[in-house]
Amino acid sequence: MAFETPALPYAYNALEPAIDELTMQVHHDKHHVGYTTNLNNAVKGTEFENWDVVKILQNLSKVPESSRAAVRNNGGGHYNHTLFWQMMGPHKGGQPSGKLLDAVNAAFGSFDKFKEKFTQTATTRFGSGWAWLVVKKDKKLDVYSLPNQDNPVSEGDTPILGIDVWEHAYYLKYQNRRAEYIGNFYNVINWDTVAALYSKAQ
Ligand code: MN3
Repeated sequence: MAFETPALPYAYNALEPAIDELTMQVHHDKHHVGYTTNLNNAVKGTEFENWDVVKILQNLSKVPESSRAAVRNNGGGHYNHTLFWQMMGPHKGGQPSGKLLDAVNAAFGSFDKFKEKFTQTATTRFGSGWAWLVVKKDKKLDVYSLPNQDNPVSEGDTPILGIDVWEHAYYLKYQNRRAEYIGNFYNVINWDTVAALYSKAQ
């Protein structure tokens, strides 16, 4: 069973004005589809074809060296974007509540302090990569960034929120103004998804 790019759970223009329609179209239909296609090509005819993508990313050392970089980059690209579309939504934003808010307060001091750290982490990622909010093995929350399409599951952590800071995620609308893109991302975060991922990680 080949990996498939999931359909966007909302219209291409649904995240306007934070993320523009053309960026969403190119990002989903070209970039994500590209990662999925390349992942399928990289695992074709191997046992990894039938593995869950998370299991693959957790066991990259088992992938033959000849295809490991392709599997890491495109498997990560496929999984990261699958998460990313669900982590956003139209008319979202705001802040978390309940147990997730308690965990944010415990780890960072307050929601505003979390935002400060997440923003700083995403802004200062040099080159291409992502900033992540993760649940660590000890169940505590942490924020860090990873380069390229690396995903926290390869570090043994569970990602519950991520922002793509590759230029393809914002350049058409924001050009070099990455900080502005990151600031507007908070208006489209789907905290219901983040809360569901958090509770699944407990
Ligand atoms: Mn991307």
